[in-house]
Amino acid sequence: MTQIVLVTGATAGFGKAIAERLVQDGYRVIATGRRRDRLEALAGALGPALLPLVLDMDDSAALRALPASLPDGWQEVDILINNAGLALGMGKAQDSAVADWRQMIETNIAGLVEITHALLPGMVARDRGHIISIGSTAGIYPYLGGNVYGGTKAFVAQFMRNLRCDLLGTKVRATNLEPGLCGGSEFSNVRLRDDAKAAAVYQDTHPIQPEDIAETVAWVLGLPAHVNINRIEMMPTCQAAGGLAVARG
Ligand code: NDP
Ligand code: 8X3
Repeated sequence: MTQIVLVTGATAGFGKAIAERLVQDGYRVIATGRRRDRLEALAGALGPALLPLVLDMDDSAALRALPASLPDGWQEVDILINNAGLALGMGKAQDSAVADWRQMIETNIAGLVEITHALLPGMVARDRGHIISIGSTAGIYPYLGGNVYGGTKAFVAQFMRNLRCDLLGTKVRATNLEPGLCGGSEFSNVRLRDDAKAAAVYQDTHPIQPEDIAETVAWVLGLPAHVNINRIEMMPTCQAAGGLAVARG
């Protein structure tokens, strides 16, 4: 039976690459995001195996109504890819806008847990399923300006670990994928609100690409049903942790 995957944030970056890869691999994919034109373009390119669905991760009512609102033949979602998310700002906590903090918490935490809450009972009842969340190395390693963004990804990491406990005894799998520096997406454009500054983030580097993330997701999903990858931390070869900082004087 062809498995149904729901990918959040499929209008750009990782989510788009994951949707493309999984359709190519024979899955049926529900591609979600706010930008309808991008979703329709994806559907035009990938054909009937892709269902475009406008869904705002900040719309709690839409997330709660999601399972029942899916069209016939698309309601039994086997796999949820919790990818939609964002960082806003790189300033120190004391210089940050609280509205940016609230937005990150709303999308990266509240939206992620609400869609998981909406789709998980069906997976448990059918005793099959897989939830993959896109966390970040920012949830593990602190850095200057990472404040609330890193905090949201630390939440995701612990939420996914805790899901494993609750799902023990079922055949539903849960995985947190934690990438470091990645290019080829709109992440830094959104975060820095400045395309030139966003381009400078990747200057003279060879970052992970959306296709690398899609390849990893495809591998995790393709493992035998008795194997659960709990977490994967991945960085480009050109990145490593920078050590602790000391203020002198
Ligand atoms: P992009 O900015 O390219 O893509 C983000 C996606 O999230 C878009 O499709 C966007 O769709 C969607 N999205 C954002 N807010 C909402 C919302 N309120 N409702 C619905 N969809 C939303 O970024 P990436 O592909 O790089 O990022 C994907 C995930 O990977 C994020 O969770 C990010 O935190 C994480 N990540 C990114 C890294 C990187 O360096 N790029 C590294 C580690 C993790 P739309 O605007 O159409 O709604
Ligand atoms: C994105 C990676 O290092 O910009 O999650 O926070 S980082």
